[in-house]
Amino acid sequence: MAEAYKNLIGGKWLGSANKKTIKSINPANTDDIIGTVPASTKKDVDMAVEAARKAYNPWRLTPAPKRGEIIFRAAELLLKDKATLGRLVTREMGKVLKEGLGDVQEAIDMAYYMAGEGRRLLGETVPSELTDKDCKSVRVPVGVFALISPWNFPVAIPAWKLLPALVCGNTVVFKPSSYTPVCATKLVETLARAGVPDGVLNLVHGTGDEVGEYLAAHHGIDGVSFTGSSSVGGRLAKVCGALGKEISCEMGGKNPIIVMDDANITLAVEGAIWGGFGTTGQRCTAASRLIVHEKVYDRFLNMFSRAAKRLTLGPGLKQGTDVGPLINEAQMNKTLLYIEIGKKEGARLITGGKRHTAGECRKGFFVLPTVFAGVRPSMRIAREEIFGPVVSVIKAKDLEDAIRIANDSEYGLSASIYTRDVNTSAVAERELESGIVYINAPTIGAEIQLPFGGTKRSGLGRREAGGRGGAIEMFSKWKVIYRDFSLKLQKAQIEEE
Ligand code: UN1
Repeated sequence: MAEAYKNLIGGKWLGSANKKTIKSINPANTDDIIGTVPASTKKDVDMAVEAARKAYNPWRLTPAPKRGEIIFRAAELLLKDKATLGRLVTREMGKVLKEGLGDVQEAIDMAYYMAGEGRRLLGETVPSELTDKDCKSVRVPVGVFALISPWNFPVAIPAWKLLPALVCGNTVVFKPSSYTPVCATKLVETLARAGVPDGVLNLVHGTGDEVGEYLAAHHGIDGVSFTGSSSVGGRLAKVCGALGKEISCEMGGKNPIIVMDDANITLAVEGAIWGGFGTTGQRCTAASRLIVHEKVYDRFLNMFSRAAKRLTLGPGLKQGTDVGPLINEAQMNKTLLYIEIGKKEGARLITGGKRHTAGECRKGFFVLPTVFAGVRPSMRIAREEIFGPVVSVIKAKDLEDAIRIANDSEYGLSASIYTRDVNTSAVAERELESGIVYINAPTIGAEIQLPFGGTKRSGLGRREAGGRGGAIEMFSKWKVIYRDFSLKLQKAQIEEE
């Protein structure tokens, strides 16, 4: 019997109001059921929001360093459980074990970082234009947050949202993806064990349609942080904007790597393989477009496709696997559909291009690493996010042409250039329209101590993660305080007669 996991509402682990459940399935082997979680209803959401509202005042008034200490304990617990949790990430989401462990490491990094924020949460003190008066700005929490997270980073992305939200003094209702609910439950259990008080962190399982959108629009919710598709994000932003809620969305990408004629080609190939096929292409930062200078195009394509062919497909828990399965049948079918679209559009299929069902892959959602060459920027495979192991190689005439192709996208999350020329890299750094630019590294692998997010359809509202302009901005608001101790009425901007 698969273990039955629960919602956490007001400190109690509960089933859903209608007793229905959702199964979490290993995408590498559909016989392996990881557990079940409640298929929650609107009533469960109502209860969770109420619990979060009730817990808000005491949590808001808990000194921030104390909130940070709880997060620090969570970091220590996550570090202790890293091996177990990393394996669970791989089993539930499919990414190879090294990446499963990396997923947990990203959460650990974020936990240590945000624990420190408890003693920082900096504001400003500035002089007043009047005598015996002081001015300062302080950060205050937003209120109750709805946190809606995806399946591709089942521990890291929830941690990006939960930890800064909590350290800033918000209470939360967390709705993780229904494809990776057990990882989310384990993270919540860890935070509860670390000392997050009852009601401060509530967990409600279920699908976006049933509970996610209802939660985001709930009158008891003050702010929403969402990571997922651009279509859902766009819809949530409209609804939440109209209701006057804070909203931040991290969404899709069509991230380019530019390979210049002076690049170290071996390094660029290695980077493009990791950026394109790491996590089976299921990162919003995945490198799905390789824009290659015409002088090195043939050489690069040849080396890149040979490297792609050498990748070993298989279950992520098996040693030696480079590329795991897609998360579910729908994602697999979407990937296969785009492969057909690419062929019909006249792109040249160099390798891959089909489902893989041999040996240990027979019970999972595997698609071979796929390379299309001769891709024109106008083709759908060069424009639309596939979220699978499909990479389009596009030829460019020069730097200007490459940057124009890179920017000709409705997305703008991450972009990269391989060059050995400092001037070329400076121009690319300035001109690439994306939230993140890498030089001589692929488009994936952002570190947590800097803001994470994109422009155009990739991001909306505040950025995630650390650094100035990161998640602390999302999860707090400014309050400005003027204190007059002159004991007389002083008027700013007004000249005395
Ligand atoms: C995502 O793809 O949804 O920068 C997040 C990276 C990771 C996070 C990716 N640190 O690739």
